[in-house]
Amino acid sequence: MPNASARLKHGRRTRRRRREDPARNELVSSSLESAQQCLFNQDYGTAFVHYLLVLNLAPMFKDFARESFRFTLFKWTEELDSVGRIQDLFDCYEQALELFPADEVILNSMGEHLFRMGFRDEAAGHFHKALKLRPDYPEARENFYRVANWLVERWHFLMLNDHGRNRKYQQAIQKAVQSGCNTVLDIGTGTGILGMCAKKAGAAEVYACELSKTMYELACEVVTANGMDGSIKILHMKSLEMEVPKDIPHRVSLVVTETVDAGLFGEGIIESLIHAWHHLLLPPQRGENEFQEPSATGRVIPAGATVFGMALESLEIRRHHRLCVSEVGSLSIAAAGELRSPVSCSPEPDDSMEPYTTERLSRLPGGYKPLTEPFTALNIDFNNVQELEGLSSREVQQIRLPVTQEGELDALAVWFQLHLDEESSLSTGPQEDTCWEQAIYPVHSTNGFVLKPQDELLVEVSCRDAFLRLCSVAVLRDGHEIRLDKRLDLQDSGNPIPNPNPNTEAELCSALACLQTDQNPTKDFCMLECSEMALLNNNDYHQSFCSALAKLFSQLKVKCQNKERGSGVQSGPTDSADSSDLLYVLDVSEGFSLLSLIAASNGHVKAYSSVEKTKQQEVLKRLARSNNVPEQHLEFWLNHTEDEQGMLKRPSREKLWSAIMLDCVETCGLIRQKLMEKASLKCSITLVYFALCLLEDGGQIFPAKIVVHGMLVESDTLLLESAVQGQEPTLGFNIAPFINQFTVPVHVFLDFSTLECRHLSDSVELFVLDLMDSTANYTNREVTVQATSAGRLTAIPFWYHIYLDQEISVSTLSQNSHWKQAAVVLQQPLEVRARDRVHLAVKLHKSAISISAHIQNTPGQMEQ
Ligand code: 44T
Repeated sequence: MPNASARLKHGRRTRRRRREDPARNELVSSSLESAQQCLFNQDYGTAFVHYLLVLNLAPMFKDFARESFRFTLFKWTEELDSVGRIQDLFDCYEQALELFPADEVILNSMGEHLFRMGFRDEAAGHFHKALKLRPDYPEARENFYRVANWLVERWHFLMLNDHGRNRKYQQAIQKAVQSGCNTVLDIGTGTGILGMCAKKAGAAEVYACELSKTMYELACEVVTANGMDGSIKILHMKSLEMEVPKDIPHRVSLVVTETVDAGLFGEGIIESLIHAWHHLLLPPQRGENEFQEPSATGRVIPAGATVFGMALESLEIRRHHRLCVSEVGSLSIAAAGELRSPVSCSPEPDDSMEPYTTERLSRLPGGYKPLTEPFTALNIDFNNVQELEGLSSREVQQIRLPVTQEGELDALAVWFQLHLDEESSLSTGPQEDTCWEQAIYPVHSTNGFVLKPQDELLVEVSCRDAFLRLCSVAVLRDGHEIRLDKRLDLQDSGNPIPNPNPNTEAELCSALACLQTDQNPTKDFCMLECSEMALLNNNDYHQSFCSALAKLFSQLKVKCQNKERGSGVQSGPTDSADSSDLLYVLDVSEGFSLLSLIAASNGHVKAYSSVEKTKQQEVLKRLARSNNVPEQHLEFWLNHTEDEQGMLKRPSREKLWSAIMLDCVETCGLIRQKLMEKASLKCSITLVYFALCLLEDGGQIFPAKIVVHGMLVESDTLLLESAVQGQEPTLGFNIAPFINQFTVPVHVFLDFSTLECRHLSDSVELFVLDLMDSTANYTNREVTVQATSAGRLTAIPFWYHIYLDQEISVSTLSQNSHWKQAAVVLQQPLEVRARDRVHLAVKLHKSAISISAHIQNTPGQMEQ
């Protein structure tokens, strides 16, 4: 072993040299001492510099000093963060990683900073690296799961699992290449699949571009794994930035792309194709090029599309986009003014607005009722650049649709047929069994107007900012035109609410008059997220808070009176305005919440709201006024304090909070992050514990308890959304192992009520979070569930029963809930038989739930 002895000698030499350098040794030991002293004095910046010096001069101390170095780094960078010295912060991490390039804790922590600063791709890279270094590192795993959804959206799995779609694209590409289109560009390549199809079909040159860094890197890995790295050139860029000959040597004869979303144009296919026709594609096979070879002309797959629309009624859509109630809890909300969801095709486009949202109509809770037949909204030829360019300037098209069923107009739904070539097409329609959702254009202002079969609905179709826009503008009934697109402000105009279902001509005229006396159509409105709108419409939720708060307040008053009686103090009259009688309530819900106002409307309560947006604060103030809540009894907490820690501290110290309301469950179906974990790095306790410390004697946190429920199910749908399924290669390519690295075990935003699945057990209690007991140990729980029928256990959907107090609870699974559900998808499906006892290990780490399952066979069962 000649090399070993050489290494030994070399090692000995360097060691001897080090030991022989007394000045250096002196510097190292005094710096190490200073570092420790500074650390003790909490002078982290200086400690960090000393450690850097020590470890650079004497790397042998690395193992010894690793823990203290990490601690110093985290403390110092926290300080830098708090004063906004972001560049310095990242410099420190760079220096730390030079010393410890494979330290998963430092990598993970740097990832967290990057994520907070909005560098998601870079953050993900750090989490991924940390996880590769230590696969059982829970912090890095959770962080990675959190970013994986952003980096590789879940629909990639659905699309790759949609064999029909894959095959049709492959056949169309193969036909085009074999007919002579031998230079190909795949725009928005994703995993590289369409580019690889072109190569496999025999294309001489294949280029691909992808704007997402993660997807680009994934495509490179996949293409290499399939032995095509030399033959497909992948570019990390948006197609609009590509140039000939800088990025590709010459124009191509075929562009393949699937850069379409549920509303067809949302991924920018119109601009991409206009740009491609001008800069990247050979001239089209038309006019003087009609008899040219396919290799000398350009074409696009898909060749074009037909867009369909349909009007529908759906309570589920309605409650997410319009206010459907006039009372919330004990409050009248008539004075709220116009509240809107951010999904609107309004004539004044606004960056905060989306023209449509998406739903899979076949899975819409409560279903939907079609009010018209499907109609053709648009036909577009992707091989005609003039047509693409003319789209934005095209006149607004008006379509008259006969109403086929009676119902309230809640939305226009849109889907399309993608014509891959003359013979083959894909449909994203609601009846098809595909991976596609439909685009939903919600209707905001019908005020209960009911469409009837003899009516005609007037719909406008236009294309502005390269988005397809659909708007139902009027109803034609008995020769009258009733406008639907004007905003109403019935409070201000003083008009009565129009009869929602006018039958006689007189009623119709009065409805018309009401609808048309809108004096102020551009009056401003307050925007609420769809989930906030659904929450406002959820009367059960507010009623539960109303009752629980009233109960608490009366208990506290009795207690207070008893105390006063005991101490001989004369209690004042109950309606005294003395502020010392006031109970203090804090609502720390995120987003728009009426809970503070509900509390304040109890009288003798001063409530603090966490609503941040000025317009939303104005709505609350308006509602306070109209519900006779004194102005000084409603305050906006975040107007007073900037820092997160101060959030729960009361302004006047002598009194403690009587109630603190936390919204513990996020709309997506997960426990709110930070609820059970440290409120911030500086603070070593949980938000709940913090809140508990601030309660007065007898005061309460709402909710007091959360019970997590779950169920064993067999659901192929969930599997299709979580990973590329099956052992078979996708179209003959090896893709699954690469994209499946981005599989996450917890699915969010589920509708359990419409999820296609087989129930394999009854619902079972998985976990209890007692928020009033800060000492409870939440980490692990073992639960045994008996299977009620045989099947393949693939997932465990879960939801919450939120107990405001002992008796009053709300369920996140209820029909009018603004919450969705989540599910743990098992890594390996488990075959279960009826009556098998399935053993679940449920873990709650920070706020994240994980579940593993195995079958616990009793000896008796084994014999069966
Ligand atoms: N999702 C549909 C939309 N790109 C598909 O970065 C259907 C949603 C969907 N790259 C449920 C089900 C479904 N130049 O990776 C993306 C994107 C990239 C570009 C370079 C460009 N000009 C673009 C434009 C987009 O293309 C990839 C595919 S976009 C497909 C969108 C399954 N929820």
